[in-house]
Amino acid sequence: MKSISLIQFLIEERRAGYVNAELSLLIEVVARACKRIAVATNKGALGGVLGEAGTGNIQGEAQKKLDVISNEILLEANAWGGQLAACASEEMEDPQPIPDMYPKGHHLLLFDPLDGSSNIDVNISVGTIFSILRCPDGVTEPRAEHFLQPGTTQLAAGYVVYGPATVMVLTFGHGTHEFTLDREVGSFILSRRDIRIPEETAEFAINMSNQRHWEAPMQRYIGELLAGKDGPRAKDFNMRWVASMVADVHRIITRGGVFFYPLDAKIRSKGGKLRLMYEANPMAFIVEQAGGAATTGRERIMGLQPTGLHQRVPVFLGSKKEVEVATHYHVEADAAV
Ligand code: AFP
Repeated sequence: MKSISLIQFLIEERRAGYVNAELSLLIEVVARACKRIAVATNKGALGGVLGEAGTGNIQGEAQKKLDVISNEILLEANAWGGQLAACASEEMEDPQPIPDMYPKGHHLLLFDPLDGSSNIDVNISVGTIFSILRCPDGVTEPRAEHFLQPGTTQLAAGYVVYGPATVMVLTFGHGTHEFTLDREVGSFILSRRDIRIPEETAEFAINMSNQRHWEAPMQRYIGELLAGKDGPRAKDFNMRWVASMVADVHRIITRGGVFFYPLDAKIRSKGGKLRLMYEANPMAFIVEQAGGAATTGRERIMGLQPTGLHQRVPVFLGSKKEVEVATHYHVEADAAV
């Protein structure tokens, strides 16, 4: 089979009218930055990049050295290319403007530079997640409010998982596609086109240690899965939890399954654990484009009107039928109150 590089794929997408030249170039720049992050993560202890940076991000979470390095790589790579009006990151309170010395473009880039970073020191997969929006017309100095667009307006979304292989998964709203990094050649090569997530599954991912803090409909739903063949679902379910969203979502993209980070009593005041703008929305776009579903347990994630750059939301995503059952239990419980 003839291999198709990311660049060839982007040219095809341009010819099909799915992306314009600026967006296509922006994806190339992000991919190049992610190759550099892959090199840094692959070096491990030998690169002197493991451990704490000794700083906290704006969410009060301890930053790893690689969080800071990955953020800098993405900012630096994207500053001068001319495709962006501004960037926003998990690691920075406010959006980063494009320096005056560089030309500005029409896009806004949001990213979580290194998701799952608490897994780095134990050599478990981590990843980068990104979302691309159009900068509103007439806005030359984008502020946080200009990023607050619903997930349905995303022009592109993707993630890169730095695992045994470095893999990028990408959507422009015309299917979800996977590219594997050929390290010798230095190119991302198309490895799966038009990925489909099976509608049904017997595998779920959730942090079970939070069980006692969950809401009643979540307790009910997971309780039924755990009851297996003898329970109301009449089927045995398997459980997996990597605690790296990119790795958990990549498993679902590959063999199906459902991922949950529900609301619980510990995080209720924050609105959830995962961030809407650079985790939930891009993952929801990728999963929906692969035939899956993504909700907060109550409504479609991509339909939410964001209220803050670092807003958190509950996340239910993956195989459609299971997301529907878990969401139905929550909606039904709310209606009964
Ligand atoms: P870190 O980037 O701080 O490791 O958080 C990772 C994450 O946001 C997401 O990737 C995981 O699914 C989730 O947190 C794991 O959360 P728990 O530690 O509560 O299981």
